[in-house]
Amino acid sequence: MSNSLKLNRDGDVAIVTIDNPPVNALSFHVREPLMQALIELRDDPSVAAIVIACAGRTFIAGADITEFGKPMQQPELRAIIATLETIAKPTVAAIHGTALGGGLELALGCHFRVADTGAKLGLPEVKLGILPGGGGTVRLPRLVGAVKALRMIVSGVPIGAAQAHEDGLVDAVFEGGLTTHAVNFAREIARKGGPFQPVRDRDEGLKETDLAAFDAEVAELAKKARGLDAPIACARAVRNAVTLPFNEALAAERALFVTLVGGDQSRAQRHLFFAEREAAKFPGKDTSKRRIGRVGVIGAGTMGGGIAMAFANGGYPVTLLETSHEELRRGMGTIEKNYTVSVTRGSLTEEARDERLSRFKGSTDYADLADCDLIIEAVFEDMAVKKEVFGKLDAVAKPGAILATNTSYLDINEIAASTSRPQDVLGLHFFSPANVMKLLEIVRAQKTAPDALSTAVDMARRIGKVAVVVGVCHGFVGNRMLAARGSESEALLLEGATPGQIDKAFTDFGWPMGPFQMGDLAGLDIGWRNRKARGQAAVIADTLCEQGRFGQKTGRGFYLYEAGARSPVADPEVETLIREKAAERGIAARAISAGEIIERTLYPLVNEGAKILEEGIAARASDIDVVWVNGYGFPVGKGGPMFWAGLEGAGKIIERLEYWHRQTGKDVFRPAPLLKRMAGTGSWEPDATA
Ligand code: T1G
Repeated sequence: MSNSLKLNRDGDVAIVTIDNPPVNALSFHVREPLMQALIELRDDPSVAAIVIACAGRTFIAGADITEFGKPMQQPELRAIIATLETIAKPTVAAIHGTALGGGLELALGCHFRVADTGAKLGLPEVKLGILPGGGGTVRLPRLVGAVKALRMIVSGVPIGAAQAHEDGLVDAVFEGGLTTHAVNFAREIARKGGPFQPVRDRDEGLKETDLAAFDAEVAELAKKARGLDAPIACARAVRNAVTLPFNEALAAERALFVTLVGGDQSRAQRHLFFAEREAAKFPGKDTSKRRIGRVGVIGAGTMGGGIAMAFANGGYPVTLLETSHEELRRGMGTIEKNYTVSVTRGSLTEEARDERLSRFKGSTDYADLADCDLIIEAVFEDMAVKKEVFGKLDAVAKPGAILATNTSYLDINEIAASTSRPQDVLGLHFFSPANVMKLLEIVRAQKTAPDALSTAVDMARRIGKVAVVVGVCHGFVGNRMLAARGSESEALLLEGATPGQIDKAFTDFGWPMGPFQMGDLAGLDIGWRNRKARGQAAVIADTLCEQGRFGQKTGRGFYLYEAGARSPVADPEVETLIREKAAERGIAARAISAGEIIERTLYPLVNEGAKILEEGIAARASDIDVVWVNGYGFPVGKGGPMFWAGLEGAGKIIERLEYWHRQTGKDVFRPAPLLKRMAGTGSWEPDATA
C-alpha cells in the first residue's frame, strides 16, 4: 500500500493500519491510500469485515493542521467518510490513545467503534477556532444525544473510553490486545449478519431532544464565548443535526467550517497551537536531562504553596520548607483547604487528594533539602533575602541539583553569581495561583547549563505547564510588557477615562477583565509596595492604598465589592478622588474613546515586545504570544500581542505610537526599530525581507 498505511488480513477480516507518526494526522499521504484501500476492500467478496486501526501511540489525532490555509488535496476526509458509509459489510474503528477531530469523525463513519480502556475521544476543533468539518456535529448527536454532543464539541474536551461506552459512542472497551479484540468483534458481528446501519441513519440520540433546554444551554455557553465565533457555530451546527435532514445539516456544517477556517480567529488559534510547541524548542536545547526525583520548595506562602501543589499534582514528592513550624502548619493548612475545595467541586477525588497530600514532607531545616534534585525558592522579593537563601542552598544541595528562583523581577545573573554553581541556577517564574495558571517563564541566566534548562522544560510539561524560555531583564517578558501596558493607566484616569470605561475597552477587546478589576483581584498593595521599593508613584493607586483600599480583599479598591461578592461596582468616591487629583494638576476631563485607550495601552505592549525581541530576551515573537495568552489572558482569537500586531497593521501602530510620543514624550511610545522593520516585511524575524 504505502508507507503511511498497511493492509493485512486475519482470515476474512481486513485490517487497515494507518502509520503516520507522531499522531497519525490525516495528511494527504494517508487519505489517498486510505480511500483506495476502502474501495478495494468494499468490493472484495472475500472480505467479511474491515477494521481501521493505527500504529504508534495513538489513533488519528485529527486532520493535518499544517495543511490548513493551503489548497486541499483530494480526497478530502468528508469523501472518505462518505465512501465508508457505502460499505455494507461491518466496519470497526479500533481506538487507542486519542481519537480527536477528524480521527473521531472517521471513526463515526464506521458502523462500530471499539476502544482501549485508556483511550480518549474528542472533537477539539473549537480550540483551533473552527468546528468539526467532517460531519462530527451531525453524527455525534445521533449516538450520544444533542446536549452531550453540544458539551463535547463546544468545550473541545475529550472523554474517556468508559464514558464513551456509557454514552453509546463506543460499542466495546478492551484492556490490551485492542486489534485482536477488534478483529474478533468484527468477525462476530459479520457472522451474526446485517444489515449494518451507518451512524448517519441512526437517530436514537436525537429522539426526545428538548430543544428549549438545548437552547437554554446554548445561551449560557454563548455568554462565555467572549467574542469567539467558533463556539457559537458549533452550537448552531449541533442544533441543525436535530432540526434538519442529515444532508442539509452536513452542508450547513461545511459552510460554517469554510467561513471559520479562513477567518482571523482560526488563524490566530492555529498560530497558538504551534507556538506553544515551538516555545519548548529553545535555541541550544540539550537532549541530556538531569533526573528529578524529589523537589524542594522554600516558602509556604501564596506562591510557595501553589508551586508545591503544582509539583505534587505532577507526581513529584515535595519537601516544603518554612522558617517555623507555625508558618509550615499555616501553609500546609492552605494547601489542604485548596485540595478540599477541588474535592467539593468534584474536580478531584478524595483518593487523589489524599495521594497528593501524601507526597508532601514539611521541614524547617535546610539540611532536609539535601536529597532534592530541584529546589525552588519563593521567599520575599528582595535581593538580599534571595542571596541569603541561595547561600544556604549552595551549602546543602546535592551536586547537580537545579537551584531555581521564583523571582518576578530580580536579576538572576546576580543571584547565580552569589553561588559556587551558577550553571545550576535558573528562574522558574510561576504565575499566581501557581497551581492553576498554565504559564511558566523559565529564565535562562548567562551561565545556566543547557541540560539544566532542558530538564526544566521537560519538568514543566510533566506538571502541565506551558513553558517559555526567556532571558534576564527586569520583569523578563510578561511583567516587563505589563508595565508598558499600564504606563498610561493613571494618565488616562486623570484625563477623563473612568476605571469602568477602561476596563470595558479591555473586555470588549476580549480580555477576561480589565487592568483595574485585575488590580483589585490581585491586590493593589502589591504594586504599591513595588513602586515604593523603586521610588515610583502612581497618584491614584497610591492614594487608594493609603486609604486601605487594596481591592477585593478589603472590599474596596478601584471598585466597591459587596460583602463576599467579586463583581465590581463603580464607586463615586473613586471618581471624585480622580477628579480632585486631576484638578490639582490642572488637567481638565475630556471624553476618551475606547480606541484611544487601546492605542495607549496595547500599542505600547506590542512595542515593548519588539524591544524584547531585539534584545534577545525572547527567542521568537510567537514565544511572546504564548506568554501573554497563557499568563495574562490575552484573547486567543487574536493570537497574542505580536500576532495581533499583524492583524492590526504595524504601520498603523507606528503612526499612532509616534503621535502619542509627540503628545507625551514617553519612551514607551518610541517605535522600536524591529517594529518598523516588521511594518515593511510583515514578519518579526529580524532577517526577513520585504
Ligand atoms: N496536525 C498536525 N500536526 C499535529 C497535529 C495535527 N492535528 N497534532 C499534533 N501535531 C504535532 C505537534 O505539532 C507536534 O509536532 C507533534 O505532533 C506532537 O504533538 C476535519 C479539521 C494529539 C493530544 O486539534 O491535541 O481534525 O512539535 O506535542 O503532547 O473536523 O498533539 O513534534 O513538530 O501536542 O503527546 C483536530 C491536536 C484537528 C488535536 C498529542 N485535532 N493535537 O499531544 O504531543 S482539526 C486536534 C493534540 C480537525 C476535522 C478538523 C495533541 C495530542 P512537533 P504534541 P502530545
